[in-house]
Amino acid sequence: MNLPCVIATWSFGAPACRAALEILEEGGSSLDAVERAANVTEDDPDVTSVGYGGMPNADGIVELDAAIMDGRRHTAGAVAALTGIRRPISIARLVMERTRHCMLAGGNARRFALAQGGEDTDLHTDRTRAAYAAYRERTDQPAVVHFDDENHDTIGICALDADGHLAAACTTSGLAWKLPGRVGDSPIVGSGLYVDDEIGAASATGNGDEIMKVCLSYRVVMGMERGMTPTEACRDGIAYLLRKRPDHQAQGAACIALRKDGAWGAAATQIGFDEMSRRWQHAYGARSVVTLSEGPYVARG
Ligand code: SD4
Repeated sequence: MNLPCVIATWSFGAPACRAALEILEEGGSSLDAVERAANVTEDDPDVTSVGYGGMPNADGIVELDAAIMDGRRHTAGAVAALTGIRRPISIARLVMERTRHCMLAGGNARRFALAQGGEDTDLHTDRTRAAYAAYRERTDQPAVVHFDDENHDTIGICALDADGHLAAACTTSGLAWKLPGRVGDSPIVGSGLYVDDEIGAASATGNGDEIMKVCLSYRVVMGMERGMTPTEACRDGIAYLLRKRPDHQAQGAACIALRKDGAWGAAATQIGFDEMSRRWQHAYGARSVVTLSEGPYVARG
C-alpha cells in the first residue's frame, strides 16, 4: 500500500503536495495535510485562481469558495463568496470544527472569519488589478462571464495518512469576472470534493457551473465503491458530464481520485483542457517524491 500519499490538481499542486507530504511523513493527519497544502496555493500570488492574487468578479471584488472534508468523522466545512480573507480553507475548517453547520456564505462568512481571528487582507495584486482594468476596457457587460486561460484552475487535494484516513480540500477564487454572488462547485460537498473513508476521495476543477450539475466528486467516489479503479471512476465521471451536458464540454472539467488503498487516478475533458497551452496536469506525492502526470482525456460521454 502506498501510504501515506497525496494527489492534487494542476502543476501548482506540486508544491502543495510537498507541503502535505512533510506533514504526512511525520505521522500527521490527512486533514492537517490537505489544509496546509491548500494554504500553500492560497498564499501564492502567482496562482491567479486561488486565494491571495485570485482574479476578481465582475465588480472587481475577489470572492473565494473553499471546502474541506474529513473522512475520519465524515464531516465537512465550507465557505462561499468569502471576501478579504487570505486562507479560506482554514475558515472552512473552523466552520467544520466550531459550528454545527457545514457552509457559511458571503458577508456572514466574512464576519465569522474575522470573529475567529482571520485577518482582513487586500487580496488584489498588481497583476489582478491590471487584468481587471483590461477586462473592463474590453467589455461594457459586467454580467457576461468569459471563460479563458486566466480563470481556470482550482486546487483540489486528496490525502491518505499513515493511519489509513482520507481527507480532501478544494479552494478557488472561481471564474474570473463571474457575477457577484456566484458560487461554484468547489465549496459544495459532492461536487468540488467528496470523501468516504471506507472507499476513497475525489476532487474536481473546471467549470463549476457544469460540475455541480452532475455531483462529479460524489459520482467518482461511488464509481470506486462499485469496483472501478480511480482512473476508471474519473473517466466515468467525466464521460457522464459530457453525456449530460454535451454542449458545454468546451469549458472543461477534470477530476482526481485517491482510493483507500493508495491507488490514484485522474481524468479531464479533452476539449478545453488538452490544448498545448493548457494540458491537464495533476501532482502525486509519496515517499518524499512528487511527480506530475498529464491526462488522461475523455473525448465524449
Ligand atoms: C469554479 N471549479 O468556481 C471552479 C473553477 C475552476 O478550473 O476550477 N476552474 O467553477
